[in-house]
Amino acid sequence: MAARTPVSGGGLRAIRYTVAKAFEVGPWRLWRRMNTHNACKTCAVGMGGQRGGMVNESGHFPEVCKKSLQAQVADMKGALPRDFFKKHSLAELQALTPKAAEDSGRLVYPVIYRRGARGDTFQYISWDNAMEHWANSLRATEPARAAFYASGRSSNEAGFLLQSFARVFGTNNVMNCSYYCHQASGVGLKMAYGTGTATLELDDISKSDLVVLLGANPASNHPRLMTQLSDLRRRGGNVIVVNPIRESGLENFHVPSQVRSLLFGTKIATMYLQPLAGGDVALLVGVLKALAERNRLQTQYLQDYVNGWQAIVAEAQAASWETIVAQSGVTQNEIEGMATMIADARAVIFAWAMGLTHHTSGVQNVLAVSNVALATGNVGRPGTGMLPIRGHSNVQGVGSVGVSPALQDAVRAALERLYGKPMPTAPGYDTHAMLEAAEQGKLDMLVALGGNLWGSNPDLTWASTAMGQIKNIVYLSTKLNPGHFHGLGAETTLILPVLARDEEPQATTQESMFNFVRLSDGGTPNIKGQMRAESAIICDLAQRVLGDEPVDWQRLRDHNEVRKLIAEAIPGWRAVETIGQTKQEFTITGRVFHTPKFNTSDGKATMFSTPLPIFQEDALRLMTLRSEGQFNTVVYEEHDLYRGIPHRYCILLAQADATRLGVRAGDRVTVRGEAGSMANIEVVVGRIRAGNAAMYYPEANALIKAHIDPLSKTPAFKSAPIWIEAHA
Ligand SMILES: Nc1nc2c(c(=O)[nH]1)N[C@H]1C(S)=C(S)[C@@H](COP(=O)(O)OP(=O)(O)OC[C@H]3O[C@@H](n4cnc5c(=O)[nH]c(N)nc54)[C@H](O)[C@@H]3O)O[C@H]1N2
Ligand SMILES: Nc1nc2c(c(=O)[nH]1)N[C@H]1C(S)=C(S)[C@@H](COP(=O)(O)OP(=O)(O)OC[C@H]3O[C@@H](n4cnc5c(=O)[nH]c(N)nc54)[C@H](O)[C@@H]3O)O[C@H]1N2
Ligand SMILES: [Mo]
Repeated sequence: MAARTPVSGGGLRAIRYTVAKAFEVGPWRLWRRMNTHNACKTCAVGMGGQRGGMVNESGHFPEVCKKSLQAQVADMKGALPRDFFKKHSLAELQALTPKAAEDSGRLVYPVIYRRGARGDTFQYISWDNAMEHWANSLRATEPARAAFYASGRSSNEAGFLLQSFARVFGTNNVMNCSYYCHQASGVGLKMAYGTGTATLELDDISKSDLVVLLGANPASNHPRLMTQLSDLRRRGGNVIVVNPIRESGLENFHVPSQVRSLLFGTKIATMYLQPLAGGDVALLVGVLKALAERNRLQTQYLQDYVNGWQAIVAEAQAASWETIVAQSGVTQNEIEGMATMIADARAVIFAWAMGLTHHTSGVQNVLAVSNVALATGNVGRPGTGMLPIRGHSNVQGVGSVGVSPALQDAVRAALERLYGKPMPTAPGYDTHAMLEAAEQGKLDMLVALGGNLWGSNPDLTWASTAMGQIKNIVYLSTKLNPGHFHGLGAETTLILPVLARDEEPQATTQESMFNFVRLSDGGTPNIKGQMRAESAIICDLAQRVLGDEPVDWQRLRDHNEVRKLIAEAIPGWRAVETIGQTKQEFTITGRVFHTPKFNTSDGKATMFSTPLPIFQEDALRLMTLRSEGQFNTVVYEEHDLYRGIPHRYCILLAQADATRLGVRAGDRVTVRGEAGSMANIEVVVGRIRAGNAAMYYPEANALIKAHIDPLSKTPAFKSAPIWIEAHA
């Protein structure tokens, strides 16, 4: 079918949806839950905590979004039936769609799958037996053959305990989902500024007069950021959107908490450029060239605060417009228009998400953005800066507290002091390297604190095979997802049910993408069951494996004790020590730059050369995306409201490509990728730049092989070569 007339984002539909959701679990119960002092569970814009559930970092109320409701309602709905696994064979479980797995209910009891055992499905296991089995298998595992993965929903306390335990146990094989997400941002920012996170805080957005939004769809994925963009437009500021797809929610958005905007909508994009996927480096080199040609570089700023700028500017000047236009897919005129709007603005913020990081040129993309920001003096001043729009609600925190294979020297030294023992020195695996090691039979134990590692991977067949070589896999999860049934260990797979953050008996902390640390009060379980706190499970494991060595792990069940260690070990986190008592939420020190003095040895930022990436010519470039109705691999709704796409087994093509390929809207085709094919995919013709195609993640992971960014190790989920094979 043709894409239905796209609707603008937000608005009454969102509100209608909210009301319908509320009745699934009872409006009063939901309202009370949404108002507790807990950080929002969905994206990392950050909300809630001590100011109350619907208040943002600047104290604005009410901040509501469909996503937080979806996530909250999902945790409050029924429990997984007692006889669920008795009724379903493994084959049946493997056939569940992501939505069916999610809808089957909250995990409320531990289960184990033993390969080759009778019954061929998961069986109930008591907590004590589950923990004993886990501890025994870990004791029999060489440290280098164990790996620990964390998604970004867990608390800082659980994350810190997990990585501490892993390192005391003897391995640096500690990683989080950011290797499939914003790692390129961390690496690029660190190279340019010496710190790997946003250079600004939330309030800076209200001081800017231009936001450049590249490769991000906040209308669906960070709805609360839309309030900021809408406010910016109402103040007379501008938004430049750079995106191969015309996202209707970025053209016009109805902010639910602003009456006028709710009714009439707010125009968001002032300028909308549609490059080729992966064309951003070329586009940004073009912007730099146009700035130089027009004498709009901030040369004084560059001289005072930036290293290496002359060579980079010279390179941009030497690039030909012909190449820039061909590689970016954007006209010279549009590129010059973008450069002028940036140069004319008083204070510019550059924000981006997966459209920039999910490429083999992920780090180059971030550096190319940074070059333009520095060339125009837009970092290190109020209202300006670099803003990676983070994914999971605590992915930044989990990384900050050390759930990553490489530790800063200071953190390593602090851990050695705190635990009185040398930390392992052998380099740990990043996420993809860990799966490669698994494939080669180098791992015996994988612990996954949340997430869906299997479904997040490129090439799902490969992911099943690789994970199938690991002897024992242990998942700590709130809900079922297909990863539990496909990412099975060679011998055993344990699934342990955990409490969500608003159910935890103790307070926990989370870090937003603006470097702000929140305190969540916790609460009581939404449903009856045997779920346990993540931190308690890790301490129990540590105690069983290591006894009282080198610390009393039982004492660390107390989050105040864990926070004392975080305060000692993690730079900028001193204030976390007493947050349990003072409830004083805080901005991490040393991260936000309101003067152009950066975290580098000479205090200066650096510009880097960004070579243009090379793409396969005969293929369409596939971007794998999120729909309006999903959170990562968790699918809440089959249709995609804002893009007007009816279901998840569709491919979005430009009219020009459809014509060239001889297919029409509504046709069913087979899509072939480097890892596999998907048949019976419906063609949708819509507002996407010719040469590109879009399909939904995680389903489309069946198609794509991992081309890895050499600098950040991130798979190219947004520029995978595909071919339309035949009519199904
Ligand atoms: N509701 C909801 N919220 C979420 C999530 C969710 O799944 N659902 N996931 C969370 C997580 S973990 C993350 S990381 C974020 C993800 O947030 P986003 O990065 O916004 O999510 P994606 O759907 O991956 O889409 C990226 C956007 O980039 C564009 N794009 C793709 N390739 C390119 C390119 O080469 N260049 C440019 N300029 N643009 C490109 C796409 O058209 C799309 O609009 O959202 C977080 N928030
Ligand atoms: N093709 C393609 N692949 C991609 C992407 C893409 O755009 N395209 N995006 C990538 C990105 S940006 C990311 S971040 C990864 C996502 O990678 P992950 O973070 O690994 O995956 P999620 O789907 O977010 O994990 C969802 C599961 O987390 C569990 N969970 C939820 N809340 C909690 C909690 O509070 N505690 C615990 N212990 N468990 C919980 C539930 O069991 C739920 O099913 O996928 C990556 N993969
Ligand atoms: Mo992400």
